[in-house]
Amino acid sequence: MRVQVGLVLVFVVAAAAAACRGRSDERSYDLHGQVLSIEKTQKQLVIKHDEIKGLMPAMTMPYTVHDERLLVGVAPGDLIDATLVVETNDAYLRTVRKVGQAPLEPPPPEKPGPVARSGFELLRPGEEVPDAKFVDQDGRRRSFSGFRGSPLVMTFIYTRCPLPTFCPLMDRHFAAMQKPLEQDPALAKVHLVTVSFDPKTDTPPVLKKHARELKADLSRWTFLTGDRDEVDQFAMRFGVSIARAMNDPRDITHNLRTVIVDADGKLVKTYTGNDWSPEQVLADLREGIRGS
Ligand SMILES: [Cu+2]
Repeated sequence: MRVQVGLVLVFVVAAAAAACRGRSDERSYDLHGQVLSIEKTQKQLVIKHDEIKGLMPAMTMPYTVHDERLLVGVAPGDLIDATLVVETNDAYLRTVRKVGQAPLEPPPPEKPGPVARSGFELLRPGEEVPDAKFVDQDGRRRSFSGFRGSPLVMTFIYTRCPLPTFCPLMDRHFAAMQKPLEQDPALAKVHLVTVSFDPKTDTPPVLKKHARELKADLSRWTFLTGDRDEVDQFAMRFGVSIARAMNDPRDITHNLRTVIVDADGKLVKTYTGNDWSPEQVLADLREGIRGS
């Protein structure tokens, strides 16, 4: 019972925080770029855009609109001027205006890297997660199999991710799970793992600083990075796709996957995108632990 009261309190506090934030923190930016693809049902378009002054370098990223009418008449290949609104916990395009058109660049040819050779296959629930080597926020060598014995909630991010609705949201969700995990004896062994797929920037000291900013309890939350190809290959098994621009490997386009892995190292569940909630993951963890 006490656990439930604690959880309710967390919700109330979170809701109050969301309510008083208001619009005062809203910033808007001019975005100019080319539409590469459109997902009408998800109100999303992938845009390869120029530098957004004061926010991020040129990169290719998915952007959301709240008003789907903005997508009417917009097609892949279109050059657009848009207004990007960034709030503390949200980011979306408020205006989209077609200003021209250009041929789409063909995608770069698949390079026969280690991923292709391994016959990459998506892990299914119940399957054992293959081992991989990492380094943690303290610079220690870690292997994935070293987490055996603890159920894991694991996600994939990079710390420079500029949009509050992507990687930073995963960080906030993990931070929000810390208290409930600590307070529920049934979840005492659950460990949080955040893997960065940008080892070039996210060195152990950067991850350590990031952890501090998130008020991460490092006894229950580990930040990992490692060899870029090994991290990519590991992440891909969960459906994470990471594309780096040829001319600038720091220009990263990625999707989001968060997973539960049981204490035996087997995949339990995968959450796609950014619309899962910490409460949902906690409920799934409880169910999994009760069921096992
Ligand atoms: Cu991101």
